[in-house]
Amino acid sequence: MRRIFTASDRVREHARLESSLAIYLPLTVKLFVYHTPEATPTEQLPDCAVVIDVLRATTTIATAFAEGAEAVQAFSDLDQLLAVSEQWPATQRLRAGERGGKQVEGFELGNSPLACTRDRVAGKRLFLSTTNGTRALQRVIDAPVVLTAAQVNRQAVVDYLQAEQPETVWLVGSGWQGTYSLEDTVCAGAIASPLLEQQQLTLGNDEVLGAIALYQQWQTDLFKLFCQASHGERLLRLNLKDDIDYCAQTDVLNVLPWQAERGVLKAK
Ligand code: 3SL
Repeated sequence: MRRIFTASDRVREHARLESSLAIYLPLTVKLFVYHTPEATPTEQLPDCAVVIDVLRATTTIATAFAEGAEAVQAFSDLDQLLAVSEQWPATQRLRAGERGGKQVEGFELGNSPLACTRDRVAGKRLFLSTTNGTRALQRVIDAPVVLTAAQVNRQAVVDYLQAEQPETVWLVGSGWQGTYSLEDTVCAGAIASPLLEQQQLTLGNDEVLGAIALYQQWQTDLFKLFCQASHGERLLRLNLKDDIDYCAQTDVLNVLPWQAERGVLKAK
């Protein structure tokens, strides 16, 4: 049987090697960036998967937790969402659904982070389905640790990776229906960049350097980048400029959404 090495096992092993060989070996995270769920390998899993959908699912998830939501339960299929949410007390649930950028008819919420106000979401479970973000979550649902990241809670994710040092980490962008999304990759770069600077990173694939370069180029004007991105343009056509503006903020929410049970995210 394959032995699972925890972070503390690795720290102990590191200390043992350091004293026996009298050398300094920095602990590093082996990091991979996958631009879309479709590009994400299916035959193996990392120690930690971080799902990114900056416009807008993972920004909405971080905001819901910052405003006191009890949990976010994610579904790729709307019928399944309706069936499962039906079992939950009506006063403690909110159905949040988006397709093509628009709110699903009959649902209380769409996928706007700005709609996740405290008075609406505190104490409630959000049953959420979106075009791409919840599909990306589905892709890595069996990883031992699953987190969600957006620009708004980027630092909380970096802090977790630096403290826990998972051996392999995948940053999984949600993209748009199988194609690459600039905003997810720039956020992957924003997470990878401090790890590289502090020599805590081993490159798993070339996409990591591409993501870091994109972030370094655009970090001071993410709003402009998001407005030029194809999904940003789609949201602008739907008059959702304020949503883009909100999603372009960096490190404003200190929340770490993680998968507490299969398909159910809670705040750590
Ligand atoms: O694709 C998704 O998961 C959504 O985040 C898209 S939207 O921003 O709600 O249109």
